[in-house]
Amino acid sequence: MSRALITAAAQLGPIARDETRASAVGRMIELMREAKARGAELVVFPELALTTFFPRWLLEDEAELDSYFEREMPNADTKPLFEMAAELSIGFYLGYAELVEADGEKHHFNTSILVDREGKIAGKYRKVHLPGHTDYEAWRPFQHLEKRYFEAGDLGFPVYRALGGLIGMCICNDRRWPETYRVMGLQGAEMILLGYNTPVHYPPAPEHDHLQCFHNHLTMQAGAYQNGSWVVGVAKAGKEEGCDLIGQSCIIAPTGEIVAQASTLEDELIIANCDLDRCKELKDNVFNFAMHREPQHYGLITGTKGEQLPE
Ligand code: ING
Repeated sequence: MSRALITAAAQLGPIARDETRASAVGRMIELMREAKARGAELVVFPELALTTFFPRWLLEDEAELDSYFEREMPNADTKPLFEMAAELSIGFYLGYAELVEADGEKHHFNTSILVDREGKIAGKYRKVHLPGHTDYEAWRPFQHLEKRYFEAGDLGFPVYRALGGLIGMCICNDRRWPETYRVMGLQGAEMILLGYNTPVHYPPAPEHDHLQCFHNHLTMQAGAYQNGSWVVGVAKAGKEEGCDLIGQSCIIAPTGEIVAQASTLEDELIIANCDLDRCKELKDNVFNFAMHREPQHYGLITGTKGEQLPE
């Protein structure tokens, strides 16, 4: 018995600061067409896939900052992507900066959506784990101001019934936190989709720069294996406005094995036949949660934010 979901990861190379959304969407449509031609039913794009990674700069002008956000989805710029998806009958994950106005207040989220094969939004996620810092830090060669520009996500980690399976989403830094995968694993996630923009250089710990690709795969492979889920991780890659971003987009099986991996730092499509029934090999056995977990001993995980050292 197999429940194949042919899935493509559509890695993007750099998006320039002055590149239009139409240009980025055009690149994604090309990748979506290639995905369809190669049999894909789902294509996954990176985090913040419509613009350059703007949290690398201090943007003090509110209008300029808000120009990187989408006030509605779909909108004039992204409608062609939704229409192509419906025409080709292919679902997609898209990361973008979301601006919502509620009770007279503006809210900014680092968001992803899951769109089904009819071009309808089937799910939404807002990035929970925001890395970086809130204020300008002059010592850094580039900023990482996600804590300044975004609010932490307020939707939790939902898992959706879509594309014939149980599909969850997260975004970039979320992939480093085991809680992300486990909350979705406890909802039966069979495939977790995520995009990332990850600089090679991590200013607070430059001694780890050479480990960025290792940590990238380590965290996603562990998350996949420990929850018996497919994981699709998709980079915005390459030298973007002078900042080197890692690539190595990949598709990871529930066993933790990488079954497809990008080998460039540009727009590149990789694809794999993801049998969702293979999740049972883990979920029914070594990670049979109902049989093996002992949550009565896990209280610290939700009971505290920071560590609680022994006396
Ligand atoms: N980027 C990075 C990420 O978590 C980072 C930030 C880089 C954190 C390297 C730690 C080490 O992949 C985003 N956008 O979260």
